[in-house]
Amino acid sequence: MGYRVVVAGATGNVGREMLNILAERQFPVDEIAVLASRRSQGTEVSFGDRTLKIQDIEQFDFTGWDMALFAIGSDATKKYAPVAAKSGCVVIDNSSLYRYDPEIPLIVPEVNPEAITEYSNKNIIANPNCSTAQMVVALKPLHDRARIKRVVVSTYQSVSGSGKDGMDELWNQTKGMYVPGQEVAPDKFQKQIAFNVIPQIDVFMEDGSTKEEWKMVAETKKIVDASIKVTATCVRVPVFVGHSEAINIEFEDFLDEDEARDILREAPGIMVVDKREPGGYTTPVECVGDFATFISRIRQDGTIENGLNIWCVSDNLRKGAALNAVQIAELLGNRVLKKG
Ligand code: 11C
Repeated sequence: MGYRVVVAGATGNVGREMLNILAERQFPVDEIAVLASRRSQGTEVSFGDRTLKIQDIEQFDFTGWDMALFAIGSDATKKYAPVAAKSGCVVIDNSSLYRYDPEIPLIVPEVNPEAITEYSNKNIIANPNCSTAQMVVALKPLHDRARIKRVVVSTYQSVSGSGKDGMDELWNQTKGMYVPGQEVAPDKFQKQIAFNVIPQIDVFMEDGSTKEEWKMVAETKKIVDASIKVTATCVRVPVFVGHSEAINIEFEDFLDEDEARDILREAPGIMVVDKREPGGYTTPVECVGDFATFISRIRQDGTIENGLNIWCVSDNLRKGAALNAVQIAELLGNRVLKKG
């Protein structure tokens, strides 16, 4: 026996990846419903070798469905997640709406799977921000060995993090650079993204940081350990898919770079590619479509007492969103609902 599964936001970047990954990982699905707003009615999406018709989320009755993977943004989530949860359908939500609610678990299965039991507080589980998810997968095994005091992270985030419109803007703006009269002005992004980098993701906070930077701090504390200090600079780069991060870590105890490499090699969800030769590291185009978080450039930072630098790359639509949501669904199935 399998599960009755709903994917809400099934026409978007993340929703489509959720369907692909449910099929790829052979999640035990008895029945599946794909939802979106009324304007997507008539649209069809693929699930394995099947084609599914989009249903109107407004009209959908969640009663009798086991779990719903939501990728519909905070405003729509606010409206529909409580409806689904009250009907007994467990919501796994990719938006930021519930992440910081102390009653709602925020889960990366490789890091804090034990938090799954808190799902029953509100029948809702939150999925983290993409840049946080890949970073905490790398931090957790190192923290368990040498206790992390402080993290300084700089991100290089692809445009798919901002949705299909962001991808279209990079594509059209890049083409437009070569065709007189077809230049494309910034719209989704604050400045030109083609052949440029933009040190702003999401809105500014009062202290001068951006919301994306704030999320990395708050979410790392909630998922890994509240005692870890994090400071982040988040930057949008002209890459379609795959977020990269340069992470500097300060530990309480000394951790040798070779031991760190061995620990990361053994850690769940991680692939170490770290040859000290030209090209002996992973770049975002190489991680697209993969499940792993790739770690390279592991090296001691001799400027502080117990310091380490790593380079961390992952498919932001997968580990950063859809894959993590499906892993949460697997955890919920295996540890709690136990039907599959
Ligand atoms: C980006 N990290 O790259 C964002 C996208 O809180 O789930 C995901 C926003 C979120 O633009």
